[in-house]
Amino acid sequence: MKVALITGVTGQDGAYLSEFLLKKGYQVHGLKRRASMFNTDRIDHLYQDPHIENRNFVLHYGDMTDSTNLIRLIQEIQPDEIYNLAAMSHVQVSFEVPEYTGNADGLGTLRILDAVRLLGLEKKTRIYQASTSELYGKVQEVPQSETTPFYPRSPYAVAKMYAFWITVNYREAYNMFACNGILFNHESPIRGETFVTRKITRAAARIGLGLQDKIYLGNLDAQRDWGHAKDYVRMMWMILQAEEAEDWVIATGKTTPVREFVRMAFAEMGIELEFKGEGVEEKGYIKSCSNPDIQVEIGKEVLAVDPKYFRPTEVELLIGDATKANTKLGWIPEYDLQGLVKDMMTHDLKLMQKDQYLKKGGYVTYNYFE
Ligand code: NDP
Ligand code: GDR
Repeated sequence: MKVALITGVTGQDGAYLSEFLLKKGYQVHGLKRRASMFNTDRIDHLYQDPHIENRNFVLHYGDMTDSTNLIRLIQEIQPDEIYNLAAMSHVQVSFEVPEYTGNADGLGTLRILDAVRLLGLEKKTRIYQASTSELYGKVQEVPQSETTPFYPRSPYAVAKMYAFWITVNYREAYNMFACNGILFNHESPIRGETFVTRKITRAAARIGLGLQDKIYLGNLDAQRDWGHAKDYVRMMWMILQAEEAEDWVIATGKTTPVREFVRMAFAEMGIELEFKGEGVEEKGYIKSCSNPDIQVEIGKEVLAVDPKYFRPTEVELLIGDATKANTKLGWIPEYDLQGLVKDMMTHDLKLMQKDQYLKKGGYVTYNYFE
């Protein structure tokens, strides 16, 4: 039985990857942070009672800023594969907590690599590092591939740049099987609620059901290459099964502005939007609704721009070239953008219908959106 350690097991990718590896017959160990409330919603369906012997899904407390914890866990677990997914992963928030981001995302990666070396596991343990298209930052060339130069534009991206190069360095210096997956944006129904796609699908569902009036967004012109997280975690595993340790771009090769994602999300409910105005004055209105089950007011303003969501430095355009992954590893994504939006909207409509039902019953429902 192969043994894997996943840092960031409670996150979007950690949850999908755990599910994927368990299906492959792995024993999966996950690193989770202590929180004042349970933070395991995404992996609750995988949870196994700690009193059961021979579990194949085991959670451990830990933190990327705590070297001794990481060394002890890796020594105990003796993993064949480590997937380093833990990170302060929100680009805008990284401008507010830059030092912590550097510590967890940058030095955290060094701590994992060095623990493996210190424990003499260089030959046994393969390491996947969650690198990112944010490394490309300010546009140098499109589409972006493994050979495109980096120009990071946030404390998050700079921390991830350190993580990228320390992974390459440990591979070259100590002959470790350590690889970067340079993943472009990937989303899903369990995407964090403050990333733009999930913020949009949740708000669209709430607006369609009369639970919310309006959504406020930042830069509607930013363009992203959005894929489905399920397709991307499969590739993380493939990267560690490859014959050689290398770095890989994972992307769909198509890019879409934020505004278009909004349009597609509302269209899933049969609502057509129209956008008027420019820059901070831009607004979105309901133009028509073809869905008899949805009661919305035609002409209502449902979207406005709030500059508080603008970033001090922005990444305007990402579009990835995954030719290497397609040809050398045979990776082909199953979802296109339409399929992704549908999956997210179906989920969030159901979720918000539950909220609607609870609200009618007089219960307080989750009402927090950023
Ligand atoms: P999430 O934000 O959903 O999950 C991040 C995970 O890291 C959570 O489990 C979080 O724990 C954990 N974490 C954060 N800080 C620490 C810490 N100091 N110690 C231990 N654990 C910590 O991210 P995703 O699943 O979307 O992304 C996974 C990885 O891939 C991240 O490294 C991200 O930067 C990177 N990435 C993501 C892309 C995407 O589009 N999703 C694209 C490219 C790269 P908690 O639940 O307690 O907050
Ligand atoms: P990103 O994702 O920064 O690309 O990082 P996010 O969804 O936060 O932003 C995408 C683009 O949308 C614009 N935007 C907004 N973003 C947010 N969050 N909220 C808004 O209201 C809003 N309005 C417009 C942003 O300015 C940006 O241009 C994600 C994370 O998962 C990283 O961890 C990962 O490395 C990269 O994707 C690849």
